[in-house]
Amino acid sequence: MTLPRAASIVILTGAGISAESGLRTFRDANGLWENHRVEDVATPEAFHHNPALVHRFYNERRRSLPSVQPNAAHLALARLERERPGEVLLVTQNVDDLHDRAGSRNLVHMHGELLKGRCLACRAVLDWPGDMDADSRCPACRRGQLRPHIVWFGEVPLEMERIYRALEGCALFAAIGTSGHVYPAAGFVEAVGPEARTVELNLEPSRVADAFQEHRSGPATELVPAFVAELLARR
Ligand code: BJW
Repeated sequence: MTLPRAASIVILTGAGISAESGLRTFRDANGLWENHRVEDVATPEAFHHNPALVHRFYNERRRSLPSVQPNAAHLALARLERERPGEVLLVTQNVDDLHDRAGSRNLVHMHGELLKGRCLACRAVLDWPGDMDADSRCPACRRGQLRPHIVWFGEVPLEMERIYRALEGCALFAAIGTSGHVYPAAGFVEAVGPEARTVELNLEPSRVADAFQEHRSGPATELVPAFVAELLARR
């Protein structure tokens, strides 16, 4: 794939990129939604009605993070950002910290971060590596209750202006390991400019696969390092 030297790139990632690190996806067999109903754990209403259940769901996932490691796909995307002269914006729907640990810095966590909490009173966003429960209090204002810093259904994802600006100006948009079920991320491929190239990398075609010009099929740890090597070879 040939791109102008300083052309900018936007990459969208989903749960599939972390699957080979050992984190479960949402909608695949044995996915997170197989044991939990979305509306019981991933909506503001669920948190209001049963905060203990929602905290338990996110505490379990937060506890699993230290034992998993970034894989070859996360590392390749960090290398792309480091070595390409043009801007590489990585937009992830994932709430794990594997892109951060791989070294990506121009990174938007559009659905929030497992290792952060948000104060319901003063709205401060805080690092929160341990368990959270209804008694957890905000260290900034010392009175507010905390919730996971996660974007639930019906809430507006983070940094949308920055993302759409980058999509409009990019020369290449690639979506990796995401099923195309959840908006607005599933619609990003339609938000790029008319000249932009669009590529989907996934084990199987996503729900919005028809909107992409090119498809690469296979596991992320194989596809992504090869894709990055191609982009870096033809600078
Ligand atoms: C591999 C692999 C390997 C496996 N290698 N690949 C338009 C139409 C219809 C509905 C809506 C709409 N706009 C908004 C909505 C409502 C709603 C929505 O989309 N509903 C649909 C379900 C119908 N969206 C919202 O409510 C969003 N907010 C919103 O729209 O606000 C309005 C607004 C937007 C913009 C501007 C202004 C206003 C918020 C969505 C929040 C999503 N939250 C969740 C849960 C919280 C985080 C958490 O608990 O972790 O985020 S839902 C869940 O799905 C999670 C994920 O980030 C997200 C996407 O899932 P993902 O990553 O695609 O995972 P899977 O499991 O679905 O797919 C895995 C893929 O990997 C598969 O394709 C596999 O093939 C592949 N794979 N192994 C390569 N080794």
